[in-house]
Amino acid sequence: MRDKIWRKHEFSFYFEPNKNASWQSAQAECITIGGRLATIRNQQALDFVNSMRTVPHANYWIGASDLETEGIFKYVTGEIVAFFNFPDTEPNGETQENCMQIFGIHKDVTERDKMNDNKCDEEHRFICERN
Ligand SMILES: [Ca+2]
Ligand SMILES: [Ca+2]
Repeated sequence: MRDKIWRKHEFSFYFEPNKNASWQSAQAECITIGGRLATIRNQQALDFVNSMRTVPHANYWIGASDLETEGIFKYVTGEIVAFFNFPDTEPNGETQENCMQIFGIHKDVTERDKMNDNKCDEEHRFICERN
């Protein structure tokens, strides 16, 4: 089996498991390999994560949700999300969509590679991060 390749960006390392999972299962999977779902604190980090995605047409979970308080996105680390790159049409899920992901390139150019709130139970690709 090939070793896990964690890719460095700034002070973090990112890794893409080769699977789809619900948001909660994705976070659990990241924890078992010593990380957590990815945090994205600026456009450079978003660009980096987008550049490493191996399934361009898939949406990718990242480690933010508004499960605790509707409309207030927090990272799995507990910190409040301060950098957003939602298209004009998102977030649109209110209490039905509480987990954050990045749209794949199947979406229109105004939406692809940007953030989306989606149903946490849906299974999608995901990116883990560790320090
Ligand atoms: Ca929500
Ligand atoms: Ca949405």
